[in-house]
Amino acid sequence: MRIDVLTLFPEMFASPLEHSILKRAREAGLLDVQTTDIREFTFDRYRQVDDSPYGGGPGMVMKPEPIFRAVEALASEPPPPDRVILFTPLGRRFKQEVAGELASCERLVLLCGRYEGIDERVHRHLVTDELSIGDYVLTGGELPALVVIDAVARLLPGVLGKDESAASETFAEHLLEYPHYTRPPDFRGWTVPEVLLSGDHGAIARWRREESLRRTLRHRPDLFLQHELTDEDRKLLGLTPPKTGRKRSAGGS
Ligand code: 4HQ
Repeated sequence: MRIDVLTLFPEMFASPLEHSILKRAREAGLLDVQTTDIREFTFDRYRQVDDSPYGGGPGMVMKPEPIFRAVEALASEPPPPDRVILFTPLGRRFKQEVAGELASCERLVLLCGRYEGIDERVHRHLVTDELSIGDYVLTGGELPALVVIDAVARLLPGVLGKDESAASETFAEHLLEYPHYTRPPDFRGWTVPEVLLSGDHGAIARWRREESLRRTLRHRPDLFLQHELTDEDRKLLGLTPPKTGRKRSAGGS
């Protein structure tokens, strides 16, 4: 997958892309991230990327011309981008489901704004998708872009090893992870649950599943409601299976 990032601060992307899994994915040729400095697409003496807002008011607005030129220059190289994404608090909330959609794309353009905002004509006539990573105010779209790159990269085929990839299935079924433990079995008197030391793989799998279900119910009831309980899940939670076949009548019994 190729990802082009348009930003006024390309240096912000260096370190996150040079470590761990993102570094490995790039070295393996599975992910190609190119940063482009929007200022390179200014042609005036002062290389101006922002200007005061029409109608007055505080702060500055990003000018449309350098952004259009930059995106159009990138888009002229094949393959054409599947999406041109802008980060803004009014965008669709970035969730695992969205990461999955983006991971199936060949090429993405991520547009990172600064200042009070971007000229509305960029939103209306250049951008295909607006995304928000959450309800808080950031100083720019660079951190959201890195969040999206990270979440999408780990979904690309071959990026995670065999051992790592199993964990990615968890969110897909809307459950949180079970608790993890490693050596020592007793740390300052805090012991590892007996079942994990038992060697009984069936019992361990059931314990982990029940922990996942219970902690999702307790900490994220919104996610729990999205999860489709299996018969095994119902048994683990001590719920009676729903009657199959004939529907209950309005009169009961
Ligand atoms: N922004 N999720 C970029 C955000 C934001 C968010 C405010 C967008 C500042 C310049 N973007 N402007 N939250 O807070 O995506």
